Amino acid sequence: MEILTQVSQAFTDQRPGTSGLRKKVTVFQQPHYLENFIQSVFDAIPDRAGKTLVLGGDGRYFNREAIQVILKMAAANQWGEVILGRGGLLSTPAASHLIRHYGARGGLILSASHNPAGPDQDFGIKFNGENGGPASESLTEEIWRRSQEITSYRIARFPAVEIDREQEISLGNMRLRIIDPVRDYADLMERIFDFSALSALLQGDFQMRFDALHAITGPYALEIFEKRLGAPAGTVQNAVPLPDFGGGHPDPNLVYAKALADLLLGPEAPDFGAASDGDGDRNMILGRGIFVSPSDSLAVLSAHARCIPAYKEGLRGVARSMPTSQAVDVVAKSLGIEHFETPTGWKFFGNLLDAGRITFCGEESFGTGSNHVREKDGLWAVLAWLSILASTRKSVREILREHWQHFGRHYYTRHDYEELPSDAAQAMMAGLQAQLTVLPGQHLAGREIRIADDFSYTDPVDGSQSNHQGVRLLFDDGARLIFRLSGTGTSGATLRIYHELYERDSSRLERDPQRHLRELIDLGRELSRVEHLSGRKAPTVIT
Ligand code: VG1
Ligand code: CO
Repeated sequence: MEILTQVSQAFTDQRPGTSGLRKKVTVFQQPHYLENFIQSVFDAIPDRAGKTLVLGGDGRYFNREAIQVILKMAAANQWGEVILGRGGLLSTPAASHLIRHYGARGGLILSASHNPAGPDQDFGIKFNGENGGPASESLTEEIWRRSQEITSYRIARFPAVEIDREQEISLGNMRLRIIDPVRDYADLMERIFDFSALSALLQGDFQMRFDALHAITGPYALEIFEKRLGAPAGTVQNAVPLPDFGGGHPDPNLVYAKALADLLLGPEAPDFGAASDGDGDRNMILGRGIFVSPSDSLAVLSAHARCIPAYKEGLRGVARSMPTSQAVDVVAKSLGIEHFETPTGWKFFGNLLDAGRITFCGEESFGTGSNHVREKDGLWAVLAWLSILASTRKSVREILREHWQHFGRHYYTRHDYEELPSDAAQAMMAGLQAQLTVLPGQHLAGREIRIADDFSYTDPVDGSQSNHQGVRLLFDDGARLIFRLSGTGTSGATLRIYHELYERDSSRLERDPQRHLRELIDLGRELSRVEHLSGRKAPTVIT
């Protein structure tokens, strides 16, 4: 096999963000761009020789081309074996599982997650380590450093590999195993959940819709819900992954999964609805006439964990990202287990999961998961909700009502201002930071600010420190107002403002969050000066 050392020059924009490197497809298509980044990842894994690499993506535009390049580079960079999902497909949670299941050194997941796909849209690459989880901050910084020093990359020459059938072949000294992308993952779900109880639910009067939004979860959901659990045909909608995700935005929220939301909140609603994102790690849960806020979802799952066979002994602890509501903390206190608050991004849960300190974790951005893999897992969350519904025989609405009555309700909403000019967004954050010293003690939005800071995190397992993770205003009554900039976008900047208010009065538990949080929403707009600095009168997405 011929191996070529290709001279190249560094690109200055290859620093990974919240979840890998995300850029426009046209950026990745520049000569040497993809190759430089892959070589930088490989260089950051010096012990890779002879080891196994898992490879796959969410099927978006450029997935297949990137796979061919990565196979040639893996063969030229001493990997012993690549395990590839047939068709180049793997959901993010399935990739995480395969890394762990086959004892791989790591995996490359090709996805820009919930960002739209197509020739003019986004592509992305994430490296996950041997625990199956996203690379730590120190590793992503090392990859970035290498990408800035790169002068050449190594690539083998061989004709395009046929990736659409399961087979094992040799590419020089490297073995390529092309496997069914769904089977191992579906088997894992069958070990975690009680499939006979779930079959009984889904084959009875219970009606469910799952919207795969033309992205990666389609084949997984068909196998699990319709084939293994026997749900009626048509339960899974938009099940075929398309390179442009059907032109949609594969983000499971009330704006981008509108058809599903309209169905569940309309007159003909089934009992249960769910959707996932481009790469299958997020989930949106809806009951008949009711939307479950992701923060509440984590709290409800934690409170009911024992009805799922894999967690019948109870949870070790739980964790949430900082902007996620404190609903799960209240559950943890009542269960007498540890709870942690990490920065945004799944990579911060890895050490806690590996150390056995937590069993469940989640984020307000529709991410929920457990120690079964090291990624958030959309279908896992759907199966967990179905397990609760099967075991309690209650509706989603009843479950939420009872939860709020028992633990109180954390009213919550996130307002996103997408595609702001970067300098305006920077000015908003700088303006907020400049106010941190004067805000404590002030009475605003009808309550007193106790703490105003820029969130820092010290990992309780390895002591590593992460700073500047978002501006927080903590009020004396437990309310919070949080501001941060997204680290996953590819054009301009996105400001996220998170609002939270704790309500224990049992007569005030079923209000409209947008109304109930009005004062905090107005304060967030005022303090960030978003309208003044960008001219935007309203957010683009409200969750
Ligand atoms: C967003 C979410 C964050 C999530 C990340 C990756 O990041 O807020 O909670 O972990 O996306 O999710 P940001 O920096 O844009 O706020 V995914 O489904 O894109 O892998
Ligand atoms: Co995702």
